[in-house]
Amino acid sequence: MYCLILAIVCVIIHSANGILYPMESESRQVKDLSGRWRFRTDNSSGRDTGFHERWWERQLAETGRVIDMPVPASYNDITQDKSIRDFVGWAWYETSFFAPNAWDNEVTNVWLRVGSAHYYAMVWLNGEQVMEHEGGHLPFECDVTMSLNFGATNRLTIAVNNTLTPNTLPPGEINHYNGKDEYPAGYFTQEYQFDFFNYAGIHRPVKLYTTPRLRIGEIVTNSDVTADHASATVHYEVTVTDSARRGQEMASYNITVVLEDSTGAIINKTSGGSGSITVAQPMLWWPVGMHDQVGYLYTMVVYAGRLGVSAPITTDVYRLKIGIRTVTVDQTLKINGRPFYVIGVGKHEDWDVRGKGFDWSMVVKDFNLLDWLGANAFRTSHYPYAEEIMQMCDERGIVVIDECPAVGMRSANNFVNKTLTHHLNVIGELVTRDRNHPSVIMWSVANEPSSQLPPAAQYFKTVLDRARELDPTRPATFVCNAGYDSDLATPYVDVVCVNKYEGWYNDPGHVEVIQKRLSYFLTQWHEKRSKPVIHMEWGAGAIAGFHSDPSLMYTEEYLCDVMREHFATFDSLRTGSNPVLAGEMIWNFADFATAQATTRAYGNRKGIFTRQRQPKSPAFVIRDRYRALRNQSVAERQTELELIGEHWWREVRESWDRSL
Ligand code: BDP
Repeated sequence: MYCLILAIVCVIIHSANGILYPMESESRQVKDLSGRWRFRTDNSSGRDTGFHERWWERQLAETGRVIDMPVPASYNDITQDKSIRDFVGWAWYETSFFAPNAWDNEVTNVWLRVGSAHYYAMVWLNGEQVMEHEGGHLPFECDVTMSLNFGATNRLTIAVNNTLTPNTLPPGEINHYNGKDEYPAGYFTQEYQFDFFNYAGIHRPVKLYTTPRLRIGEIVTNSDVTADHASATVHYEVTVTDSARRGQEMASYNITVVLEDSTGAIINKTSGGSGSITVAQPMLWWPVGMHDQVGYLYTMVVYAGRLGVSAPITTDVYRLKIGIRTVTVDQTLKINGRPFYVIGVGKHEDWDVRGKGFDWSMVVKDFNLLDWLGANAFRTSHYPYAEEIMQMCDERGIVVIDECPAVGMRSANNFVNKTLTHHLNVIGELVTRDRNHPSVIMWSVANEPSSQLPPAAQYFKTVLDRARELDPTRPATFVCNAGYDSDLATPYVDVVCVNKYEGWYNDPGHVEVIQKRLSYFLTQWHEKRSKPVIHMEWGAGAIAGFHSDPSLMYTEEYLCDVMREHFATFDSLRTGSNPVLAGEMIWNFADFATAQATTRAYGNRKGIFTRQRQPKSPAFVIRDRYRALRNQSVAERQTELELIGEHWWREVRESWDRSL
């Protein structure tokens, strides 16, 4: 019988808190182990033969038949084998790499870092277990200096288990059919209450990187900006660790922090493990539509070296891109003190063939489509996205609502201490990974939990407080679909974020009631909580190529009609001195894979783009609106600038017009 092996394999879970993205510098080298790995699933009934036979101790090919598997990628859609597509349990990966002799010296440490592996991962290097991690969407790493064969090949084995239980995030359940004679012996299924396919595998790059023994472990930054934007203060804190001295007193070291502008010119510098740098006339970080220069980034160069040792190799150097901006919430959401209206999309990391596997072509294509739409934001629904995506958001001025993988928490057995402990861990990993990104303006700790259940109130108060404790500079929320009269957890959010499908799940086929119902619904939320409201998910299924006039559900025209009704309501609620609405996000950017169900025709078809990223006709309707709103906010800024006698905006205006 299939059983969860997670419970019996017990090694300390390495927390990923605060690990920096692996960047090259004069003191750091990065070696990407992406490519073609060897792979097999453990098809034994308990999925545990790999552990009994200790597959990590020899070549995976000696344990049975292995196949090629790309890393990063989900393994599900790579082969023609249905049993791999729907596999549940332990899947084994292996690769070999060379560790150069040059890394074998007194001053260098080598780190192994997995960008993400879904869901539970165990890692062995040359037969020795070096890591174990729970959670499918965040990086984990460890120091492997002592486990490497320098000047020789090394064998890296990673086992991943995609099993979801009531206490994983997202949660799920294994259903056994024992004693039901109409099912095959030992038959079981993985069930879950969220609406995307539970893709599995090594989803993000696996990297080795070197650092000096005394290294920069963590950098935390944030900034204050004066009301007139004439001056800013960048605060920082640097943590240094010294692996050469584990368990002993740290060597004395010094830290120097230099702030450079985007051309590399030095703005200011200081020293010490924490402090502030003042920037006169700062170039603020602005999102799309709010300024001529969006996504302006400074570079914080951090040097950490042992005192009295001047050889360059012993000084660790890390360059962190930062943006200077503030986020505040009063009656509305503000960036740098100005109201910011979200025009965005809900997304997924979901692509043909590679599933949730990171792929630069797909990522850059998606950013180009966001620009084509004129969108200024997205939510990382429903889990943390790759760090490279966050970096691109910083550069392109795309605002991010950064979400935890807590989706599908529908029953009371999800709101228990075991889940809460894991949830707090995940928030820790997420916030410490992403808090230096200027694009991230809000944390979302969950999507559509059953927040009307009594235990949800204290549960979400605890996780929201934890997010704000780790990062007091950003608002925190969860995305609610409980009723405004039954939800118990939104009193603890800073911005009310709600999902509602008028014309689809509510009054299906009846676009004529959308305006009245939507307006009532959003206004109720606003009155009830007196906080800004973002309509985080709305939309309708539209199968590309399905047409009808008058429009009928599932046609492209129907989604266009649903959109027009929503837009009329949004416009009436987003303006005025106390606007109800702070933003709108259509669900979804593109069609995406889901579990097979009678309500899903080859996945979820609410995308405005197909899964292959071609626009359906509703994409043009959204584009007209988002571009018009973007240009309107640029025009408002121009008027402001004209009043103070600045005319450079004409050029900006021309460039926006050209891009139309
Ligand atoms: C919402 C969920 C989202 C689903 C969407 C839908 O938040 O994950 O994909 O419904 O049904 O409730 O399309």
